[in-house]
Amino acid sequence: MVNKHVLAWVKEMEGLCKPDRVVWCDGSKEEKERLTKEAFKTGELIEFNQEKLPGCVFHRTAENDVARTEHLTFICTSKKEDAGPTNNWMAPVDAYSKLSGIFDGAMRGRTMYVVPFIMGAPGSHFNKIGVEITDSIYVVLNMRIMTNMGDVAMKALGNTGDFTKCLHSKADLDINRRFICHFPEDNTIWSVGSGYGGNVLLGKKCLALRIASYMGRKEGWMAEHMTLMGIEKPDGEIIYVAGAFPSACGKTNLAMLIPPESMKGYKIWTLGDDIVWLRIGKDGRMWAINPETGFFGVAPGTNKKTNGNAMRTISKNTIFTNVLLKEDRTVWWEGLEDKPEKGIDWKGDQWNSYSGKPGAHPNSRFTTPISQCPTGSPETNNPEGVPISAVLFGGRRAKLAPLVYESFNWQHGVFVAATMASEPTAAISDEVHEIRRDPMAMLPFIGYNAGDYFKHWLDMGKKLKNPPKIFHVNWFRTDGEGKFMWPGFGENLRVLEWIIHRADGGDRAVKTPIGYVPARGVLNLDGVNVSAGDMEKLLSVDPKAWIAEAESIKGFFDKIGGKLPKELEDERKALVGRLKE
Ligand code: GTP
Ligand code: SPV
Ligand code: MN
Repeated sequence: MVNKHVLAWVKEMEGLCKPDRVVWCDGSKEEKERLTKEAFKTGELIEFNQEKLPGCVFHRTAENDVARTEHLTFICTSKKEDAGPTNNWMAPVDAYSKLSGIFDGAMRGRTMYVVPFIMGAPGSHFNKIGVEITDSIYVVLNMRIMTNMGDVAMKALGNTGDFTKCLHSKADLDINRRFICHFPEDNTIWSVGSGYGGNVLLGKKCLALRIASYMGRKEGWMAEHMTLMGIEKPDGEIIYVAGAFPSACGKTNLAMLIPPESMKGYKIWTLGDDIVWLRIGKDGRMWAINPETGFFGVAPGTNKKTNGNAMRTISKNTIFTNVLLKEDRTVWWEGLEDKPEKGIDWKGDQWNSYSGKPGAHPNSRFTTPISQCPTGSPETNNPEGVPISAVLFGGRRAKLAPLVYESFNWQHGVFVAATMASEPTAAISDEVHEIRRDPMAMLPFIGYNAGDYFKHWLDMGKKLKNPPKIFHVNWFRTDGEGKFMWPGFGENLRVLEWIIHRADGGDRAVKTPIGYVPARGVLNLDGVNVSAGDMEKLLSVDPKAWIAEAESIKGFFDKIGGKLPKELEDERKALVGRLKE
């Protein structure tokens, strides 16, 4: 028997979108095979060489629809102030009325799929349930990898009406009629006019970050844009670490890190690469789960050397989006080994290696199950999650920010996180070229007023008896020639080793005005190719440049306005004071 709340809502949306037929998805293997075949027929999906890439398929999005469109993303609360200064806002009545006009009849001639899904492990009391209505098979098949989808979700929902209503239609993929609207007061998401991941896999950024962050504030937990990993030390102890980096800044790579030769006793356990839900445990520590079951990862730059684990994970049952199709019907992107001479590029045009054009879109992606990851943690499905010892924040900063520094305490850590900044990447399609403040790597994902969000972070700290330590990292410092000074990837474990040593109360640090940095000589640099001069630069703090940074932070705080917690401005002033000493 179908849940009457879901049924009533689906009927209503059917009346609006007017599809030819409605299909309720059960999440079965047969369903996956049937939908895949159907999508091959229409060209929505292309089949890869099944001997070389079993179970893998290929999808091209529209050319104007290759990344999240933040300028078309809205938080629709009754009061504008509740969306705050960092979000686009529309009044709910206006948004419903505007989008209804676009949804009206948008599914004529199409099938409407009803996709129930759970964010979180089945049976966990941390779960949130959603139902996504969509006219895209690509969305259904992605949701099947990224969430616990189908009958399992309907069962978890039971007879209640406690689910997020997620409505999606590609409509005509017209960017002028594209909107991603969140109605946190109604537990509802409406997305229209796009077929790109973050805009349309509504369990992901829309539910598990924007709506969930809003719920988390009310219910006393947090939804964050974080990677989640366990670091097993040579003595066998596993330390869990979460890391917030903006889009395309290294979360997937960190979660799947392979220890360098000289650090053989270490092992990394992967739990998640994009979203973490954090709660306070009975023990006063912070506990984390990854609500997703798959990775929607950046393809370019991924190869056997940078991320061998990802390469193994995506060798089967993977959906590739906007990559290059090789002549043998396998896949290629910039940065992958074995560059082909020719192929068909992400737009569907003939491509050759001399053309100077990218073969894959810079934001091309793979969708792949966590269960296939060779370093997948046995704790991934633990409904209680894992206890967090350290939280990392970091972006792409060619200058200024050292390789790593540790905050003095929780409040200072929240200041460090709230003021982090990063250079633009291909994951956003807006025309941003400058470095931007991206608080907690959540700028595009905070579902309410950013000032209240900072306050929530401060309040959570007060409730934690044993808060995790907060660190800032930067793998992306460049030298005068624009080359990365730090080798990154697997070598980042050298920094993590210091971090978990510090989280465990160890010394080996020196105090600077911005926080603690590793004492000279304590980072394990065995077998790593960084000059002494570069290492010195990577760990140094330039007071003059930091005073300018503190000035720029002032400008950002002014934008946050009246809801900025006083503690953060206090921290800013204290930083300036220490810098001037
Ligand atoms: P989203 O999925 O967009 O949220 O991104 P993400 O944070 O998971 O980013 P990801 O790990 O996919 O990295 C994006 C890009 O950064 C890829 O091209 C990587 O090759 C590159 N990258 C990751 N880690 C490092 C690093 O330590 N150093 C350098 N130089 N590049 C890195
Ligand atoms: C990001 O942009 O941060 C992503 C990809 O993780 S998307 O799901 O498209 O938002
Ligand atoms: Mn992300």
